[in-house]
Amino acid sequence: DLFGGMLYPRESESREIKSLDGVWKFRTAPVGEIDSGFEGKWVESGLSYVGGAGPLLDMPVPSSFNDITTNASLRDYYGWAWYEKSFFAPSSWSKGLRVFLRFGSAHYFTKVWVNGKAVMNHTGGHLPFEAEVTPFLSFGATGANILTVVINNTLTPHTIPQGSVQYKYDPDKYPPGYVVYSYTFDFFNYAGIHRPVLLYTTPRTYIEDITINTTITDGKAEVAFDIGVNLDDNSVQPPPDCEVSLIDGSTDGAFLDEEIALSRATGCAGILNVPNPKLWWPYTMHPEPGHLYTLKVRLITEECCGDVYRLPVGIRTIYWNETSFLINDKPVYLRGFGRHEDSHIRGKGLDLPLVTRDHSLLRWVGANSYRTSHYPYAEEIMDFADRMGFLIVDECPGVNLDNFDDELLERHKVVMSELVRRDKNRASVVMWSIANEPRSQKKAADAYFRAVVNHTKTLDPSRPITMATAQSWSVVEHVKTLDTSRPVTSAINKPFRTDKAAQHLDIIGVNRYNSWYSDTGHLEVIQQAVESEMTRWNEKFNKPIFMSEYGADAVSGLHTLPESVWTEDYQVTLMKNHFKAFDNLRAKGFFIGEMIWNFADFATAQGTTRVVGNKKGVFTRERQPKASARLLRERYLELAEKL
Ligand code: BDP
Repeated sequence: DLFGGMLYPRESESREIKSLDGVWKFRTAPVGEIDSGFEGKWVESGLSYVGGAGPLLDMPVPSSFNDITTNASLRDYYGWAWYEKSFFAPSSWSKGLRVFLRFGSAHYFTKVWVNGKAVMNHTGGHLPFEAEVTPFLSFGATGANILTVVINNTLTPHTIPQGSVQYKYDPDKYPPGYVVYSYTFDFFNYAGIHRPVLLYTTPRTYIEDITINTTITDGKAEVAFDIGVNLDDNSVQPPPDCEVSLIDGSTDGAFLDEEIALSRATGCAGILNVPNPKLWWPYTMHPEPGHLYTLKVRLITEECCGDVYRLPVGIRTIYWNETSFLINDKPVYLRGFGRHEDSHIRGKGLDLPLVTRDHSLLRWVGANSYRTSHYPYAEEIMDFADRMGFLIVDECPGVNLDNFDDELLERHKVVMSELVRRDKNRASVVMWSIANEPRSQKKAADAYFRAVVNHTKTLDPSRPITMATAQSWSVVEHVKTLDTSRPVTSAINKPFRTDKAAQHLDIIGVNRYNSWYSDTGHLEVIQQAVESEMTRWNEKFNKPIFMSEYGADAVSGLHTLPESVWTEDYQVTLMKNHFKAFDNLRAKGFFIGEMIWNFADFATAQGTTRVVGNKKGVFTRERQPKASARLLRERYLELAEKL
């Protein structure tokens, strides 16, 4: 069970926010330094403790640490990395308030101390964590506070995602104790404090969680709400009631006047009626996509200042059946991308200019959706999606999972709980993706993914569950139905292994690299291969199918005629041939979308199949268009007109 609702910190008349972002002190631990005993040294003496560690560096927060310096050993560093920051807590915070310390995310394992006292641990990147730190703080003139953070980016078979440490024993080649850290997923394992670090205050009795659900019947909307209140332990007052109102417009800009509330209620759980709702529509399905309301919650206390929290709310419905996926009862065709949080220098650190540029490009190209491949994206990114009307397939960090055991399953469930807790109220989130390309041909994948799906359904029955699979239906089975008289040879069996996870999903995403990883250079096979494979998926499982990845690497500026692999020309023709298949599939009624891999070029581990990273972007890593971006724009805008 998770504590609290992890509501995104929003300032209000009862809540104050102080950012701790900036340039922090940073130092890697001495090689081989292990978990035991380091707290004394590092926390008590601060980062001035040397003990053979790396140099004391300036490190921006938020950012990945890997690409900040010119040092290859920091780029490729694995182990404990220390951060330190001092700050003042205003004396006005010393009475009657709670102060929380919140990290938007840090990768992978994190421990946090305030003034030498351990305040929290968190496992896993890409999701927020927080703790109340009121008792640990020095307020006002009593002095500055020291915040010490250590993170460890080592991935193991029981982290999500997984990685491994390989011990290299060959004495002819390696020095004694030589180890290599590796992982199979195809993006750089950036590490650091990746998202904002904040202090925020609440009254002692505060709004800890809000859950909303919107329904629409006969043109009238109902917004059901359920509010969790955390009480002041020392208070003798009765638990407060909640005053809830719905105001048209989002919390952006000037705060909205509650005089204009459309609907009000008293009580911490209930329903608000909205007679003529402006619905939340995806981009291009309405002249005003992404319409938001504000749910204002106020605790009614006997003292002056009950806690106030304003939650952006989009009114929309989600429905799916065996063939379609519908928003507000209208079938939707996804035109989108797989993406990454990735950029020069900052790695996976949140960068608002980049995020804003990305969403401006998404609009320019006519997309209506993206998958948060292969991990939850920053809440600031999700805010863009809510406001602009992008449909989000919200993916957990379960990328390339292998070796399914109980320990991994428990971790996976916690990750899903944290993800749903964070994103449950977002209008943009329309599907949960529980994994990307797991080794789901394995026997253990059946029970494993059934358990992950069941767990996610108990957290949120309102959204469909999907996954991006790269396994397939069994060709053997299919060939047998065509001809029962002859045995099927293993040659046919080989390239396709039977997936054991898709049966548990509501909607199936398929990743397939025709004419890239298979039939390399043979652009002519694409149309038939895509049409028949997607059709078989649907025939076998009777569920809506979308192509969650397809694509080709293209080094920007590289051209050949006729087209050959790695050129912009090849990427363009590969896409055109996929479009022919997609149009025919769309006509069959079960094919609900296409998401090209990838929005932009991105960093990966070094390897012989990558040219300074993965080049499957239709935009470069600098966010400039390749020829493919202009082609995609033509198609997506045409689809937007038609559908
Ligand atoms: C798929 C993965 C994705 C990779 C892509 C590729 O889902 O993360 O980047 O292939 O190889 O298998 O480009």
